[in-house]
Amino acid sequence: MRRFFDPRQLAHAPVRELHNGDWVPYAETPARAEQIVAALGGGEPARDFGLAPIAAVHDSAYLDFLKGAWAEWHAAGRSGDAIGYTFPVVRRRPLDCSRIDAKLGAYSMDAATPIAEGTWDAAYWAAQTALTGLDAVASGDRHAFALCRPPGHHAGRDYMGGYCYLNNAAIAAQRAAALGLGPVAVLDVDYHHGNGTQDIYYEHGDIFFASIHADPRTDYPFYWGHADETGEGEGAGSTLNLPLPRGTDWPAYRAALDSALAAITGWGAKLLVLSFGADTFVGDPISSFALQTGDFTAMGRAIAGAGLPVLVVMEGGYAVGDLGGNVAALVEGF
Ligand code: OKP
Ligand code: ZN
Repeated sequence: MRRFFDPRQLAHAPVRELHNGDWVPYAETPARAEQIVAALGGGEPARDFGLAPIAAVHDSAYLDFLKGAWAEWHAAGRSGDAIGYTFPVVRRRPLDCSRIDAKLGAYSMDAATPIAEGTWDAAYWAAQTALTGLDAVASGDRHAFALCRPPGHHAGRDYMGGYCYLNNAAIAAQRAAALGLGPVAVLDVDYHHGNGTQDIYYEHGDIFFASIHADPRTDYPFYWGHADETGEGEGAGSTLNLPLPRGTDWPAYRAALDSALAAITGWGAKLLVLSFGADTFVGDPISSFALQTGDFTAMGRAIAGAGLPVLVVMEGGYAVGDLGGNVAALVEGF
């Protein structure tokens, strides 16, 4: 299958993140993408579809904030990466706050998502990479792989979080639906629940969201991804969460994957966007599942076996030395 990667995504390089009470080196590094592109033997660059398909998913005030946040932070006399410290968990509403710290808190769900100098450009080209991959599928390719970075599945309509700024998978899914390629399903197999994608489509009956992830009672993002979240309003029944315990290995994972694929085909999907994270790998430094490299080939084969056109969008995976091999194994399965 064709692979897409745009080197402008490498411009995003935050220095550190808050992890269990300490500042540690940022885990979502440019080296991740470099390892994957090396293992895949290159990638075609993104085409530019402009802001419209991004604005079809994200709030315009949020996009303005993202574009300008790093410059505002520096204009306020700060150095390094921009990061918030006060979060409006109670009665969040649009307020016209001018101070950069207020905006950083209002538009983020955690303190794990700093804005660096190159963040906007990289996130923009990650979204364009997903759209370019979708264009290949729309033009008749059965499967396409979009090497997106920074990842996207924790980002909602108007917030960033979990190393994510623009929701690449949601942007591609929205575009696919607009092109009449639906009904569209998003299947999220990253170790972490894709709360942003779920939130964006929670009340939409036309896009199905299924996620297999670590039980949020023990793992980030904690507050979403529980099995009783199934959608609301017109989206009632179009969200499926399959949380699994820490230590899950391939046989147990495979059973959940089969149920998710059966739900997706049973719902009538005609196109699948796969949010793929390789952080289910046994050696991942921030995750606790037990998949082996060869299991990703079985995963790719099982997903291809559902018989739908598939756009694969890269999400997480932090065992950098094994990451290229794990992604290549998935691609091999397709
Ligand atoms: C992004 B993706 C502790 C801080 C919170 C955020 C994890 C984001 C995962 N290091 N960690 O789903 O792979
Ligand atoms: Zn993850």
